[in-house]
Amino acid sequence: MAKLLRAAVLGPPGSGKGTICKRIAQSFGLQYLSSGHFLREGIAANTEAGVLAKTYIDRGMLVPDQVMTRLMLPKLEQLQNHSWLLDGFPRTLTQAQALNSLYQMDLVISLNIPYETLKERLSDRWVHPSSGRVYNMGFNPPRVQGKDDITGEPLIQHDDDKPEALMARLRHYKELAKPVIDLYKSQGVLHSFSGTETDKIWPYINSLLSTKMHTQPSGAHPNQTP
Ligand code: G5P
Ligand code: MG
Repeated sequence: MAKLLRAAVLGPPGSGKGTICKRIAQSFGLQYLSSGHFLREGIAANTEAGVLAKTYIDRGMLVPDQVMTRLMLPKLEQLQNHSWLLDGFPRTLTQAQALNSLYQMDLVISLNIPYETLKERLSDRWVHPSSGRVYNMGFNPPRVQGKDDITGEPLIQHDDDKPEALMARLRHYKELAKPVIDLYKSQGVLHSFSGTETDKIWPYINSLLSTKMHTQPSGAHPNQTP
């Protein structure tokens, strides 16, 4: 059986994790799991974890580690025979250690995007709540203004993209990400990319993934596109 790839994309709010993960998932057939999307799903469904998570997200704070590991790790358990890609998890050293105790990561991508760029992007971001599809009025606008391309349903702005919550999210990110980045650096799986445009970073990530997928010991992953 082909060796499975365990990958994650780390980066501050608005750094393009979701955009890059969707491209990787489409090009290389990895299962893509976004912590933010699962949280919003829980909030929309009014689950116990969702109601709790909302109180943190609305204040621009991270959801407690225990809630996150309980949300994410069972989902990975269901994907034992798949290559997967995590977006937004792990976010803290505690989460990274919990993940590490179950899986050896093969590839961790860290996105370094200047703060001004992040601010501009997030203030212009709209999402389709039930699917998590993300639009940006300049970078990838919807075909019809204010409507989701697939369903035609209305787009909304997240509460946590509003300025006060955004500042808090960026501050928290930096201090909590450092030990996570150091952990993956020490394991020799970290690859960092810097820039202001996803389209310019993407070819490098695409080529890294191509190399990784082709150098997996037993050949290509079955879902990989040529
Ligand atoms: P999320 O949902 O994981 P964040 O805060 O990590 O949210 P976010 O906002 O989802 O990050 P992203 O995925 O890194 O950003 O970026 P994106 O959505 O792809 O791109 C951002 C915008 O820029 C989009 O509009 C996109 O179209 C546009 N864009 C991309 N590239 C370019 C470009 O080159 N140029 C231009 N002009 N635009 C571009 O988490 C939400 C909350 O949930 C909690 C936290 O409270 C978090 O704040 N949470 C957790 N808490 C604890 N632990 C965890 N593991 C948690 N995970 C989530
Ligand atoms: Mg995202």
